[in-house]
Amino acid sequence: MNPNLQIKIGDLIFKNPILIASGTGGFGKEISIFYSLEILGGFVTKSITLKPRLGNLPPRIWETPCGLLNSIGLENPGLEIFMIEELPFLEKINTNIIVSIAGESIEEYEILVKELNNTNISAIEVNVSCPNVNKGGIQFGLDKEILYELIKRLIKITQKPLWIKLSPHTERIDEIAKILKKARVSAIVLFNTFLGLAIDWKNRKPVFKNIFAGLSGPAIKPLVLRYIWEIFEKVKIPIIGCGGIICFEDVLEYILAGASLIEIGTANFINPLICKEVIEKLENYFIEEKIQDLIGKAHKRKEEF
Ligand code: RRO
Repeated sequence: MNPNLQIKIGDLIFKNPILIASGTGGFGKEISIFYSLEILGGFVTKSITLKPRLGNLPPRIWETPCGLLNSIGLENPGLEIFMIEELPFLEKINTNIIVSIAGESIEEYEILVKELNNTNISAIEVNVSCPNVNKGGIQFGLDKEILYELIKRLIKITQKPLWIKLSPHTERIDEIAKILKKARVSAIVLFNTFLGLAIDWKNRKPVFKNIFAGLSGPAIKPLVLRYIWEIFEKVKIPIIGCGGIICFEDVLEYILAGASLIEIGTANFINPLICKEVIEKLENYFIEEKIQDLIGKAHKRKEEF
C-alpha cells in the first residue's frame, strides 16, 4: 500500500481513492468472489429504503454504444433485512463501508439515519437523485429548499459523515454545493445517472415502462468532469466523482479536475476486476512519478481539503 494514495475526508481515512459506486456491487457478497474488498478505499451499498421494494417491471437495463440505461426502480430488501442479512458481512471488511439511503419522505430518511447511527459504517450516502421511482428519489435533490430542509434535519440526528449524491439535473449545482457546505455535509457525490431514453423502434414505443431511465457509463464522463471542474473552482467542499470511469486514466482525469475520491460503477459490470486493476495501476503511477497529491492539480487554484 502506498501511503501517498491515502485520502482524508473529515476524520475518515481512505487507503486509496477508489470506491465501488452504489448499485453496482449490491451489498458486496457477489463482487467479493473476485477479490477481497479490503483493497478498496471504500464500498457504497445499493440504496436502501425503509420497506423492501421489488423494483420496476422488466426490462430494467438497456445497452447503448457508450453507456447503460437502467430502470431498476430501487429494488432492495429494506432496512430490517439489510441490517440482519447484509450488514454483518460488510462490517467485517477492513475498509470504509458507506450505506446509501433513499426515502419517500424526510421522516423515512430520518429513520434510516437513526438506525444506521448504531452501526460501524463509515458514512451515509444520501441518495436524493434516483431517477427511476415515482415518489421521492430525485424530488429531494432538485429543489434547493427541500434539499436544505432534509439535510438540516439529518445532520442534527447523526454523527456519521453525510455524503449527498446529486442529480446532474439539479439546477444551479454550484448554489446547491454552497448550501450543502453551509449545512456541513462531509462531501458531495457528483453524479447519479442522467435521464435518457431508448425507443424500441420495432414496436414503436419506449423501451422502459417509465419511459425515461438513468444513463451511466463512458458517455457521461466528460459531462460530469465539467461539473467537477466548476464546483472545485467555486466551492471548497470535498467532491466524490462518479460517472463513466472505466480505466486508470479516467481516474487521473477526475482527480486532476478536483475529485478527492472516485466511485467506479458501470465498469464493474464489464470487468468485475476493474477496481483492483485501477488501484494497482494508481499505486505504481504514484510511486514511479513520486506523487504526493494530485487533487485539482489541473487548476490554477490548488487546494487541499
Ligand atoms: O434503482 C435504480 O433504478 C437507480 C437508483 Br436507486 C439510482 O440512484 N440511480 C439509478 O440510476 N438507478
